[in-house]
Formats: sequence, C-alpha cells, structure tokens
Amino acid sequence: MVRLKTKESEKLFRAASKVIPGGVNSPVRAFRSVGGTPLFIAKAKGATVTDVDGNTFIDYVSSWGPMILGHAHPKVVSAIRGAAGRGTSYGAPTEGEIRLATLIRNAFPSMEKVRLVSSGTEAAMSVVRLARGYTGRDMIVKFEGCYHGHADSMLVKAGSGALTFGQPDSPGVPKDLARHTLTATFNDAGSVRRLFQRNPGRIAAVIVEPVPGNMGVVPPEPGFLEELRKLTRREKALLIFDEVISGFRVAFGGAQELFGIEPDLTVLGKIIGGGLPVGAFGGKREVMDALSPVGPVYQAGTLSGNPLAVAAGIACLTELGRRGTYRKLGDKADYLAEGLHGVFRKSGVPTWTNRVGSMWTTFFQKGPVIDYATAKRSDTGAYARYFHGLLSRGIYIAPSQFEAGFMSLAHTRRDLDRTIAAAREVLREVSG
Ligand code: KE4
Repeated sequence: MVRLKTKESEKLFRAASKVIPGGVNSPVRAFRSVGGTPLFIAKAKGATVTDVDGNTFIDYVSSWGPMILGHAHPKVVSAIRGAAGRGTSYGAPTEGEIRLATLIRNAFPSMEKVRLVSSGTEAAMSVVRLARGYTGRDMIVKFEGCYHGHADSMLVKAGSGALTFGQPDSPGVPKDLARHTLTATFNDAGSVRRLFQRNPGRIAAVIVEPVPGNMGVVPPEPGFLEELRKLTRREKALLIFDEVISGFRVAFGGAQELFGIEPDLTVLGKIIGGGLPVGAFGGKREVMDALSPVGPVYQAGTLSGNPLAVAAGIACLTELGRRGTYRKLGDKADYLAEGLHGVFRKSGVPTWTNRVGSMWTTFFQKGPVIDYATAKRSDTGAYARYFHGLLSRGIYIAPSQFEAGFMSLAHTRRDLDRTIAAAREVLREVSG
C-alpha cells in the first residue's frame, strides 16, 4: 500500500477546522464518507491538481464538473485577467452578460430568456419561486436522490408515505414549508402520476436532474423524461430540468439536446462559469417575464452577472463550441470506460458502472443501479478503499460513492492508461 505524504494537508486541516465548520466550505470536500484527511490543493493545471504536500493527481473530480476544459485553461485565465483590469464588479448591466446569455440561449433554445445568478443553488431556488409565482400553485415534485442545491424547499425527503407531504431533510427547514415538496422515484413515471392524482391542480412544477449525478450517475430509462413532459403538460405544471451538471457536459445543449425533450425551465451552473461563480436559469419568455423588474416574482443578486465570472464563462463556452469538442471528450471517456471495464471484470469485484458521455459512476455492487434505492445498496466501504488506493497512486476521484467522475479535454491517453493501471493494482488489493 503506497502511503501519501499528507503532513501539510493535515496541518492546514487542523487550522481550518478551528475557523471553518468541518474545515471546509462545502461538506463533500471533508472526505467524511471515505475517511482520511481532505487534501488541500495548492494549484492545478490541465488534467492535474497538486496538493500542499507536493502530491500531483490526475483529477476526475474536476471541481464537481466545471473544469471540462481542464484547469487554468489559457483562454479562460486570460479572459479573467483582462476583465479584472477593468474592475471586478459594477452592480450595473454589462455587454458581457448579453453575450453569455446569448451563448446559453443559442445552445439551449428552450431558454428564450436567461437570468444570471451566482450559484446553482441560487438558480434552482429562484426557478422554484418563479414556477410557484407563475402558476399560482405551491407544490413542487422532486426525485429521491436528485440534488438541486441547498435552498429550503429542496432539502426535503419523502413524507411518511411517499404520497404524503414532504418532511424536512435538514434541521432548519420549516415543516410547513417542507409539506409543499413531494418526492417521487427517478425512472418511475407512475410515482409522479400518483402525486398528480393525489394533488390535482396544486403542483407548480416537477424539477428533475435529467441525468442525475448526485446519487451517482443514473441514466434516464427510455421514455421516462418523455413521460414527465407529457404528464406536466397535461397537468399544466412546469417541467424544470436541473442541468447544473449535465448542461454543456453530456452535450453542448445538455440533456435536453441529447434526449430531444424541451423543458419549460432550465437550471444551469458549474461549466457556464468556467470555474468562477455563475448560475443561470431560463425558459419560455412568458414565464421568465414574470420575474422582477418586468413581473411580480422577486429575485435579485449583488454579484449576478459578475464581469469576471461572465468573462470566464464566455471563454469556456466559446472553447466548448468549437467543432469536434464533444467527440473528443466522448472518445476519451470511451477509452477510459473500456479500460476500466476490463479491469473490473477480471478483478471479480462486484461493480456496476453508469455513464452518460463524459460523466460516470462506478458503484461497488453488482447492480443494476436505476434509482436512489438501488444506488444505496453500494458497498461504500469498498468504494472508500478504492478511492484511497487510487489516491495513493496519484489518481483523484470523487471522495464519495454517490457523486460523478468527469473527463476533461485536457486528459491525455497517458493519463488514462495510468488510471487504468492504477485501478488494476488497487482492485488486486481490494479483492485480496
Ligand atoms: P451549487 O450551489 O453547488 O453551485 O449548485 C447546486 C447544485 C444544483 N443542481 C445540481 C444538479 C447540482 O449537482 C448542484 C451541486 N452539485 C454538488 C456536487 N454534486 C456540488 C459540490 C458541493 O456541494 O460541494
């Protein structure tokens, strides 16, 4: 077992824990589900990150999705540098916001109008308020295992009976707010139908990750998304695609391009900021114009459309829009998937891999994994051993079984071969 030098990370983790809850500014970074000390990153370039102990890793966390071009891409860095020299924030409209909104709309034609914000959470929170304000209905349907950021209405789990009202999934979420969020089962359109039958005329919207990444990657089964589109249309509820992960990831136009489904509203984040804080939501003009200052639904933000973040986003999406990008990305992901498939099969360790384009999850179980309940059957202990085995060999994957791995355009064939070789060694260890 190769042991990593982590003295500096351990020192910083102790210091961080004195001044930041859990020593991190986002819980999944704390390595709680895999154990050990979170690595403090000093720098990153292309497909690699380097920690404060000087360990360099081939990176498949990709900052949880945004770094699709690779880290410190020269075009993105120079766009940020240029913008910074012209001031960092004005609190006034800029031409760049028109360019970014137009780039997004050209890739996502269903987003006839776009509002820029500063995170995926802010975008999802705002889109839910907009859906409620536009329809005059209070209830929202989400899916078990899907995550839409940490706004109160999204931190809700299924009520005692799945058909009853939601219950808070975190302290601090008021019960009488949670009751307006209903929970359905991903890939089970019947569970949504039953919620509509039970709550006629009261559901404002169904919000779904069209390609979930937050229970691990779980592809939509054929017909599932189409059924959601039919159901919401028939019930005059809005269909919201949360494409914070899948947007510009599974295709330039996201899952709605890949599967040919047009939602009423879309949530974006991650990639559209090129690694800087940008979220966005958008959809049909008549719905979006219900937003302040045109309409009565309030939403605002001091740093919305921030010039640096917008410059990074424009540079990133412009690069992604070049011909052949997604074929290149797909070829890299295919190559890695084929190599790892052979390694897992030969190892005898039960694994099930779900993949959509350049995002994937290997579940440590025999599968299939089609929803949250099946994902939760995974052996998280085996995953943790796999995680640390790879980490000690210079491969950085998500520190949680229930997240996604991401390919970037910066990963080379050599990186992928190194990853396959490391996985082969680790699985020999894990399978004893
Ligand atoms: P942010 O507020 O983290 O920018 O976006 C929230 C969000 C919304 N919708 C989806 C589908 C998401 O995946 C996310 C955030 N994703 C997590 C990881 N799966 C971010 C990582 C973290 O929480 O640190």
